Amino acid sequence: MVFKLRFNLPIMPQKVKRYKKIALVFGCTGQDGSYLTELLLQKGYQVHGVIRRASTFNTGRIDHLFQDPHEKNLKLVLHYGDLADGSTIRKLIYSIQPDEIYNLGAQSHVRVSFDIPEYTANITGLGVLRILEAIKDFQENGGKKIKFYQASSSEMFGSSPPPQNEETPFNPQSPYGIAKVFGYHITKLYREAYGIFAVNGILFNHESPRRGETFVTRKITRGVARILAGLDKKIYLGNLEAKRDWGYASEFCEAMWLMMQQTKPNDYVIGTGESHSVKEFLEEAFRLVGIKNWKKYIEIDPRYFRPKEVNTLIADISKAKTELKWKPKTKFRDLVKKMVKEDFKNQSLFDLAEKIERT
Ligand code: NDP
Ligand code: GDR
Repeated sequence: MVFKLRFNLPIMPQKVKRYKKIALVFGCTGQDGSYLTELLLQKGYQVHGVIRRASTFNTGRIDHLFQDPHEKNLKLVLHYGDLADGSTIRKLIYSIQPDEIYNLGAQSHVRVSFDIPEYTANITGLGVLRILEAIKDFQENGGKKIKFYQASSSEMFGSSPPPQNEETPFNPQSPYGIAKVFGYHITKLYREAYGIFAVNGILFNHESPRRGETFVTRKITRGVARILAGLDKKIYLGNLEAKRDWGYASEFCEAMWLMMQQTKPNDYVIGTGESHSVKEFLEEAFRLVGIKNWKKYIEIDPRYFRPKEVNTLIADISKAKTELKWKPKTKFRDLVKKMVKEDFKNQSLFDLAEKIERT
C-alpha cells in the first residue's frame, strides 16, 4: 500500500531489508561524519550520506569508503542536499526511510560565525528544525519511527564556569553557540511534545588527523610539520590562554551511536574531564620534535581573536559513564602525537613521523 500525503510524497513500502539498519548522516564529509560513517558501516548499517554540491571535490574524508554507484547492494549511498533546503531533506527522509538520522552538519567554526552570523543561524540552528519537522511529518503520516541525533556542543555553556554537565546553564558567547542552543532546545521540544526519539550529544572539543585545518589543534600540528618541512616560518594564532577539553573524535562517535541505542532518549555530555590551554597544546606539539623554544615560531595575529571568548571548558561526564558505559581512552599527549605524526606524513616527513611514533 502507498500512503498519499499532504506534501504529495508517498511512503513507499519498505524493500526487503538487506541491512541491519539504515542511517542517514548529515555532515558525512566532515571530521565526525567520516568516523561515524566508518563506524556504522562496520556495524552492518547501510549509510546514506548527504553531501553539498561544490565546484571542487569535498569528499576527501570519505573517499576511502566510496563505492561506485553502479554497484549492486551499495552500503554507502551519497545524496546531494543542504540543511538550508527543507524540501530535499523531506524527500530524502521519505525515500530512504532511515532507522536513525545523525545531524552532524553545521557551519561549525566559532570565529567564522561572527563573520557570517545569519548563515550560521540558518544552517546550524534552523537546519535542525528542518530535519525534525520532516521526521514529525513522516511519522504523523504513518511512517515508521525514526531516531534522531543532534550534534550539540560545549560552546552552548559558554561563560558558565567549569566543570560543565547536563544541568549547567547555557551562556553561549558566539552566534555559533546561540544557534546550537536553538538546535538543542528544538530537539528536546520535539522529543517531549511529539514523542520523537531525539537526543542531544553535548560534545566537548574533539580532534583528530582529520580535523579541519583552521581549527586551532590542526592549525598547530600542520604548522609544526610545515615549519619542519621548510614551507613556513611561523604559525599565526590568536588567544593562547583559552582552555579546552580535547578528546579524540573517533571515540566520541562511538558515544553518539551508544546514545541512539538506549531504550529512552536523553541528552549526554561527552568529553575527557581534562582541560589544557592552547599554549600547552603548542608546547606538546613542539616538544615532540625536540623544540623547547616554540615561542620563536609563533606570532599573535589579532584577526584570530574573537569578539567574545569562551575561557575554560571541562566536561563532567558522570552521566555518560554510568548510563552509556562510555569513557574516553585517548589522553591529551597521545592525541597531540597522533595528529603531529599524521601531519608529518602529509608533508612526506616519514622519518620524523616514525621517530615520533617511537617516543
Ligand atoms: P566539520 O566542520 O568537520 O563538518 C561539518 C559538516 O557539515 C561537513 O560535512 C559540512 O559539509 C557539513 N555542512 C556544512 N554546511 C552545510 C549545509 N549548509 N548543509 C549540509 N551540510 C553542511 O565539523 P565536525 O565534524 O568537527 O563536527 C560535526 C558536528 O558536531 C557539527 O555540527 C559541529 O558543530 C558539532 N560539534 C563539533 C565538535 C568538535 O569538537 N568537532 C564539538 C561539538 C559539536 P562540507 O564538507 O561540504 O563543508
Ligand atoms: P572552538 O575550536 O572554538 O573551541 O570550537 P577552535 O579550535 O576554533 O578554537 C579553540 C580555542 O583556540 C583559540 N585559538 C584559535 N582558534 C582558531 N580556530 N584559530 C586560531 O588561530 C586560534 N588561536 C587561538 C580560540 O580562540 C579558542 O579559544 C570547536 C568547533 O569544533 C565547534 O564546532 C565545537 O562546537 C566546539 O569546538 C566544541
